[in-house]
Amino acid sequence: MSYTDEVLSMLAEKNADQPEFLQATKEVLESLRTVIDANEAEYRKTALIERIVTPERQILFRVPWVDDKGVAHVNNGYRVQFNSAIGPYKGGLRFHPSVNLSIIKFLGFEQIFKNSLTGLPIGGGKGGCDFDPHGKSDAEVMRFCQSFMTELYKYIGADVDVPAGDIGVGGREIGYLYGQYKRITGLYEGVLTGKGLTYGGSLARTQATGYGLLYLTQEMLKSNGIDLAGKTVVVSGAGNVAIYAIEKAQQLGAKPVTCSDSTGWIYDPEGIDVALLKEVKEVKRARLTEYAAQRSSAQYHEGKGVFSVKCDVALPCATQNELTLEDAKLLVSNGVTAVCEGANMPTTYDATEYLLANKVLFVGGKAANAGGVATSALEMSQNSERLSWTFDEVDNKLHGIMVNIFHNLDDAAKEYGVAGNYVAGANIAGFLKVADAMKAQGLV
Ligand code: NDP
Ligand code: 2IT
Repeated sequence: MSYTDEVLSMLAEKNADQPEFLQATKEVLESLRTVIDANEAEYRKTALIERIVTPERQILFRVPWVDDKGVAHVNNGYRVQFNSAIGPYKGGLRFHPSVNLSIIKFLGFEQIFKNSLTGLPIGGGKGGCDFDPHGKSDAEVMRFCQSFMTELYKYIGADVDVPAGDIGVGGREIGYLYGQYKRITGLYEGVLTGKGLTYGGSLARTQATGYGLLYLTQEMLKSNGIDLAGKTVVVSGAGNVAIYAIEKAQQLGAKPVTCSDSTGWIYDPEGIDVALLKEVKEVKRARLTEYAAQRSSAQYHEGKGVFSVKCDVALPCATQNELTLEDAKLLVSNGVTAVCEGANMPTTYDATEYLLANKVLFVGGKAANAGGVATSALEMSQNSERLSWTFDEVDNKLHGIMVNIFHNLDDAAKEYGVAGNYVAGANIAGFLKVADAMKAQGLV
């Protein structure tokens, strides 16, 4: 049996109850086969592949909190410190009722390669909780965040592990988490990113994931002789990533016509009104029905459906496994040119294979959404030097990083005989740097 197959079967046996983690590891290891085969003796000798699929540390903890009526609740908290070969653990915190160890491990595993692709010194980690912020008061969210940090603070630090936001964790939650960390430790340090601008946050971090997605998409299309301007774009999600993807798509001359939330979706043939979308989602924290109520050109539909809209470019920006094989078939039959993932693993395994087989230009989340964490690393740099850079300085750096990521993965795909397969190119380019650092640091 090949080394790759041995590790895949070990993973399947040990993690039978973790489908998302198995999906993420399979996707990466399948695309690394040629690299692993070429280095088999060396990698086997140091158990390199077993080590890279095994978290360095997993922290599971109880999060008790009291709601506004005085009723006590308990949630499950997680922090998976996956790999610190190239820098301190770095990755977001997700608050969503679906959170479990499989989801946090898949996200932490992907973060290793994503963070490597940014070219910045950050290792991979992820955390979160099965807490649902929807419908909670500010005071409840604050008490929850304080309880979460009262346990998590023991394991993180500016040079140890630097969490940030993800689904359900935005500026409000980062503020409460930071306040509690500072109160307990007495340290004013860059232990979290995505902070507010008055207490160490970076300009452009809020926009970074969505903007970065569009910078990479534009560069990828350009290298295939296609202009993003004038293209119709479908976007899923209506959160941090989706909003700023829509904003930047418009700034670059494209026309985003959809967005979605956990209950329904909008088709707005005139193009999404970003100011209204921000008002509904960032300020009021309301449903998309509110958007439709205020915009006559918008059609609201219950359930899922953005990928049934005819488009040139599809940007899934909500959550894992939202773009299914059925969606991929609809996209292809409607003539889609490119799919770039703003979310983490939004495309199912079979849908990815279908898109690749049908010659759709496809860039996975590890590369396409790396702008968020890259800008988090820029926030860490600013915190270290006790300085703040201007919006344009950060945005220009982000643009350069995304352009570089595309060319690195494109070059890696060509070098390893899979030209045009950007999924494999990204996995290979991300892996090689981490593998080299792990090799240099011995069996740890
Ligand atoms: P948000 O919480 O800001 O937004 C998530 C959006 O997706 C919301 O509009 C939410 O609906 C919608 N949604 C629909 N279905 C689901 C579901 N089943 N589970 C969760 N959300 C759902 O999160 P982000 O925009 O930050 O994250 C979106 C994706 O991007 C995630 O995959 C995340 O891991 C990834 N990502 C985020 C980065 C960041 O910097 N924030 C960086 C890189 C990747 P509703 O409004 O009803 O809650
Ligand atoms: O998935 C991701 O890359 C994020 N949620 C952002 C992580 C970060 O540390 O900024």
